[in-house]
Amino acid sequence: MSQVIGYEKVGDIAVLSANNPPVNALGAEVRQGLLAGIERAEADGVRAVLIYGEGRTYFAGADIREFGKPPQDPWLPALCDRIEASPLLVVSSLHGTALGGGLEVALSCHFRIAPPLTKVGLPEVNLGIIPGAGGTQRLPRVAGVEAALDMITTGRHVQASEALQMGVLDKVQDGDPREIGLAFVRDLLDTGAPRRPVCEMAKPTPIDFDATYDAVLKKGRGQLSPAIAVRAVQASCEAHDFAAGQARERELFTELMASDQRKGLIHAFFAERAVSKLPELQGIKPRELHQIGVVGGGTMGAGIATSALLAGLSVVLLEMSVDAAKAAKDRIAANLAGAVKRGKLSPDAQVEILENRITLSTDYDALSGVDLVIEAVFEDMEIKKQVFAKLDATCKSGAVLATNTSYLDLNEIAASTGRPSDVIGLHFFSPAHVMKLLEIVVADHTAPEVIATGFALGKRLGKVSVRAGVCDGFIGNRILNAYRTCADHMVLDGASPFQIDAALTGFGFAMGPFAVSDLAGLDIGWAARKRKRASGLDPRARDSFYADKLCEAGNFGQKTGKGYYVYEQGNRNRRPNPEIMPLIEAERAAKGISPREFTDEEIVRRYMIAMVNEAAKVVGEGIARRPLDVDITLLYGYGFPRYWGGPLKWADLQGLSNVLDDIRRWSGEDPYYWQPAPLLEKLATEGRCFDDLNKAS
Ligand code: 3H9
Repeated sequence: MSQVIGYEKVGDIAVLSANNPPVNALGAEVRQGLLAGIERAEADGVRAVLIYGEGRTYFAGADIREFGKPPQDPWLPALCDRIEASPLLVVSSLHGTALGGGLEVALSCHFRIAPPLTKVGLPEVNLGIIPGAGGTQRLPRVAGVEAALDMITTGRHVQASEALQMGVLDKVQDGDPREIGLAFVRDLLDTGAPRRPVCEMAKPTPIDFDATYDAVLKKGRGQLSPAIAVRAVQASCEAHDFAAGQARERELFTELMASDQRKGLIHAFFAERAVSKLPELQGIKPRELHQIGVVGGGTMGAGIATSALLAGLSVVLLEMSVDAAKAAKDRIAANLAGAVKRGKLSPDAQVEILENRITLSTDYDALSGVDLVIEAVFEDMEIKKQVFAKLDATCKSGAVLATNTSYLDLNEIAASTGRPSDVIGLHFFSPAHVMKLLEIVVADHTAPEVIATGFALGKRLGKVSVRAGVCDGFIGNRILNAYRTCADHMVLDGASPFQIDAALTGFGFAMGPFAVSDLAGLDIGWAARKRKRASGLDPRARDSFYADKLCEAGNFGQKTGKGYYVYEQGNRNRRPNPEIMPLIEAERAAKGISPREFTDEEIVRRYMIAMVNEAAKVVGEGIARRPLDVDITLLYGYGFPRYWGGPLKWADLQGLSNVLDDIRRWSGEDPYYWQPAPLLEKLATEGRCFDDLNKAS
């Protein structure tokens, strides 16, 4: 008797019910149970089999935790073939999310029914693989090549109504999956519906697969699985028969299963689920949140307020003057209009928010009733301290006092209040209503329930929240500073900003570091450099001044139309600014540097290793609790290519001793900059990797 697949005879129908929480993943035991259930039904004198899932969903896919381990029989493709070949009428009743191998099991059944809220999809490409249990062969036969390619190459979840139109579902009906399934099977038996194996359907009509492959490859910015999926679907049209198409699917699936991209993407999948699970918060109840306050309604404050409003919260927004408050509301209104345009908000809800859920004020007393307040004023310690002193005097007892600072010392801010245990950092990324990352910065005296409240708010806002400790720049900006410096060093030594940007987009970054600076505004980096120089740079640190010259001439990047690039019609039509190279060459000459050639490969390796080394320091010092916290920060806040899994997963894939060897070699040129992180040295010497630390946490 299977523990995870129930068997029951209801008249002349055998009912197989999956019970493998939380998502009925198709692990070995489930596959064995399904096979045994089909065999038993065939020997049991029934006419049909109904398969459905108990709990929140039908099968949500193969069990991802089995990937990379020795396979166990029955293999999912063989099980699907066996279900399809059964002489009985086999029907699946889907609900929840029928994804990946789950949809493949459903497609191997002869009919499919589901309630309206069901979603189906083949999201394997997001895990760096392709559907490997016949999905690339059966879906095009059922839905046609174009619809199948859309689903498989994007991995998107398709609503039941659309799946019905595509032919993926035969019936959509409200109700309990078991009950609607049984009624459907009875109908099919009563009307004498014949078995309908998809493998016996006609081959689908081909399209121009080469053109589609090229387009999908380009769109994927280096991610291989969606493009490879095109080749697998191509086989559904071109292979000699169904079995030959399946063999081609298997070949491509196996290739991808062994790839680094698969490892990176699976790491990202589990890391993003582990990131908010902190042992220190087990059993800690967050404080209740109904109304939040935001101090400062500039781009950041307005973005934070928008994010809270979109999540159903009410917001009190404090500004210095009535005019500034009005401008802040206009910014929020523009953000909301964008959300309506993107289909994230209905026009009615937009009106409701603007009329009822925003309170504007210039008086701190308006914040006396809020449950949590986020300060988003100018990045200056003295100003922040003044704001926190006022919040301390006004906010009710138990209110969480948060700052959106991206660099400043949270302990110092907390110490300026009489309630440091209520103070926390909530570092949003701009635009705050769009970017998914939220760094939750924990100071020395922050209370556990305040941390839990930060994570609860993050979840409510739909953010990916990462716990960070206090240091200059926390996790993300501290690491950014280190690798951005590496890019500046390479420019001094002979690479151009344009070559560096191109090499890094070639690696998979959405943008290179110089294009990012143009987007953020060159004045921001300029101000940071001035601050650092004023506080005294280490004499061993290399500094560069050419970017200051751009700023001195009033060129701050995209917002002024000129920076590293010249922008004529927005970002799309940018071209290198011809004034840059002469500035760089003059600085090299003044410093007596003879420029040398860099290959794109060397650029990527130095940049990545600079990132990894600083990330290892961040983990070693406890600023990030686990390597996966760094990986998620870079993936969600800094455009890091997801298919590498994050910088520390990338380092694991390179081999840590190779990474360390490079740092030691480069420290010969610049011993101050290239100082190996003690944690990296330790792991490399012990033959371990960063992921060992994730697993141990
Ligand atoms: C595949 O099918 C390959 C085949 O084509 C070929 C094979 C030969 N396996 O996300 P949640 C865990 S590839 C193992 O927080 P939600 C998850 O880690 C697969 N575990 O819930 C978490 O564990 P924990 C194709 C899985 O409601 C818990 O379940 N399928 C799997 O926000 C709850 O998950 C996919 O890619 C799995 N397949 O979202 C679907 N799925 O509690 C991947 C989930 O310990 N899954 N877990 O942290 C999802 O997209 C979402 O989990 C889902 C639910 C939408 C189902």
